[in-house]
Amino acid sequence: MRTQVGIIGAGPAGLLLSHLLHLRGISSVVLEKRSRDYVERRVRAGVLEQGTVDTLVAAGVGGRLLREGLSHHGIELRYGGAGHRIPFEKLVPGRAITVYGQQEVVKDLIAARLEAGGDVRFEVEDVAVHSPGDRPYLTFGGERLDCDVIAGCDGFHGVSRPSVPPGVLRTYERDYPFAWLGILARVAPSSEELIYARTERGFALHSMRTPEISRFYLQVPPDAGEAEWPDERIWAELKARLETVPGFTLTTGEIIEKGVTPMRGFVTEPMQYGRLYLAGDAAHIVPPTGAKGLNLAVADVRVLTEALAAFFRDGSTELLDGYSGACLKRVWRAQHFSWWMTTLLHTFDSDDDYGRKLQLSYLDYVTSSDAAATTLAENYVGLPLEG
Ligand code: FAS
Ligand code: PHB
Repeated sequence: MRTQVGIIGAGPAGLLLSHLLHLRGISSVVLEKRSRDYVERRVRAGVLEQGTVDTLVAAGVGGRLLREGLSHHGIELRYGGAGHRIPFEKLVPGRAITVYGQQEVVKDLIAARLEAGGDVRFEVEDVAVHSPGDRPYLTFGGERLDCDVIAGCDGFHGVSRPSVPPGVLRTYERDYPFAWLGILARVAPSSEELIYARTERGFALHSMRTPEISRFYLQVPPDAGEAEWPDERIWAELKARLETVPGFTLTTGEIIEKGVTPMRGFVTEPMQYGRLYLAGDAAHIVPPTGAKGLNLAVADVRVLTEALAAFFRDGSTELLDGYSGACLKRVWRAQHFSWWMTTLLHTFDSDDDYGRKLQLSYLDYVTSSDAAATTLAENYVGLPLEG
């Protein structure tokens, strides 16, 4: 078999890349190890930047997103017994976020690819990358796929990054001393907008998916297991961390999914080797506090699509050669913003009183100065995309 672009992974990065390449008349094959049902049901990100929404709509896969997505024009920072709204409409006029689950984006992209006759293969076994440096090909389940280019969109635990010879890639990593317990509950949100809560007990986030489904996160120890968090304990802790302002009551309900996500920052440089290009979580991971992971994947794919279109149109490799450089500036901006939001809102060593005072001082500054709040707002809704 042969295709122009062999794509490993049917997450947001791999599926969007396949769709955008199709719109440019470029063939691809997507190889996914999990089942379609698993990929479509996996609960992950929930906040789309303005640029991500614009990209999906322009690519013709944003119809349901525009109908069902929840447009938000602010978030609340809750700490010290008070809530402080960060008003996007005032600080970054015309820019907003859209709450729309990553699994919905994935469903929309899979539907679009299959409707267009795209070659997306699920439950593929033993994908392996071969000779990415010159004549690349993929093997899987006893088959071989010759490609002009391979796109590694297989996430943090994929096979593409490890297929690069040792010593070529440099990685940068920061692990945080806590994790997030993510909770999906069949209960109407108790707040119109997202609430980021800093408390002495730890961080909590009140998000949502639809008017009937709420999404929550709790800061938990790094080795926490779901078994330690029965529903009763989850609701008690969410109430303890969110019911800290007068008049706010958290509505409880049926918990339909829970899972622990480690908190880490990770970047690999460069994001390419020979004819192998890494995009999304295969190249970088951010702590989800800034809601950047999915949005960074989209930004990478936009750059890679333009580079591949130029390459297949006239053989030009200039944009492909500059792929990593074009992505990494935004990647590091998102790394810093995610680190900043994480260190601002989570509790660290209980005996670091000086650090806690710095945190509270910074929160007071961000919630009282438009200049400081604008730095949060413009990064949160997403800085303008290149191109
Ligand atoms: P993905 O990991 O989504 O997709 C990679 C795909 O490759 C997967 O489908 C995987 O099955 C497949 N794959 C892996 N190895 C393979 C192999 N050897 N062969 C074939 N296929 C292979 N981001 C946020 O912004 N907010 C959040 O709240 C948030 N929560 C998260 C919770 C969890 C548990 C995780 C893991 C991530 C979370 N993220 C969050 C980040 C997440 O949304 C990613 O940024 C996003 O999924 C990136 O998309 P992809 O790069 O496509 O990677
Ligand atoms: C989510 O709704 O999943 C979500 C929202 C904001 C974040 C992280 C996750 O910062």
